[in-house]
Amino acid sequence: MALKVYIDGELVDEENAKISVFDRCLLYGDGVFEGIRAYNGKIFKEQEHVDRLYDSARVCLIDIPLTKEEFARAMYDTMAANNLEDAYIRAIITRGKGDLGLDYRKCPKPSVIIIAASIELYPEEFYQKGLEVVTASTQQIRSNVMEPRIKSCNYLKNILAKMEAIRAGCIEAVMLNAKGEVAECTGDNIFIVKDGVIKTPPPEAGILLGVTRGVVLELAREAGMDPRETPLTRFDLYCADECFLTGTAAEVIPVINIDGRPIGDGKPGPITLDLLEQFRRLTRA
Ligand code: PXG
Repeated sequence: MALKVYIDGELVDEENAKISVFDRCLLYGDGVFEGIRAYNGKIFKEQEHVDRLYDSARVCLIDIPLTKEEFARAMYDTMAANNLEDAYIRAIITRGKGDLGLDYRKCPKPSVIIIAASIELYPEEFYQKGLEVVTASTQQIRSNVMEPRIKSCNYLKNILAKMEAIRAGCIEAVMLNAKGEVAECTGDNIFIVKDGVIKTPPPEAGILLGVTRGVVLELAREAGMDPRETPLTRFDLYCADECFLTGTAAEVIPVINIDGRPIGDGKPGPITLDLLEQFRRLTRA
């Protein structure tokens, strides 16, 4: 059955889900997006994702023509139209159709696109065995040039870093910031555990403030741990006892090797596995 896609208030068949070649998102990557999961018919961390989407749009002076409540309803409608209980939802707001110039005022109407599809899960073996990752030479952009908290449709640097990962036989790569500190991965945030302490780069390292990152920090706090948001270098990664990544698609995934250095004893660590289990319990509850 053809997927039904939400475009500007209508649910249309996938083959009719089209946007203009004059759409700014195509011409300039001038748009913002979200990747969201639904588990058992419920959108996970709906408020956090919707808030982040609206904040991204606000900074870009894109006026989303729906209230947050209407937007959430549109996501549920799109899921229902596709008979989905568990879904990966991609929401895209483009600045809309304009002329070929940069003047954003010539785009009177932003477009709202919502795609709800079956989630393509990472193979379970990655969760059991853990991932090997590499550091990419492609850096995270400086936040005073391009604010990484805006989830914009400009993902080329992440794709270039992902190419480096794939060419090295991995599926994720670590990106450093201009100071050489660890920032994040191409589509995931990164954590380490050292001497029982959970650490992750702070917002100032130039990262997307991942929703999953926030959930994991919260789970760790609830478990009585005191997770730290602190600058990390590659030295810290290589000498960590454990490492894991967090993201909407990946959830919590162990890392066992970085740039050829085994992490800890080269197996997923106990704190990582515990957080993974807690995350699954929370989402599958
Ligand atoms: N950092 C970056 C750069 C991201 O794009 C995350 C961290 C994790 O954030 P959440 O809120 O999901 O915990 C992301 C996630 C994919 C994919 O297919 C992932 C993302 C964007 C596009 C595709 O894995 N973003």
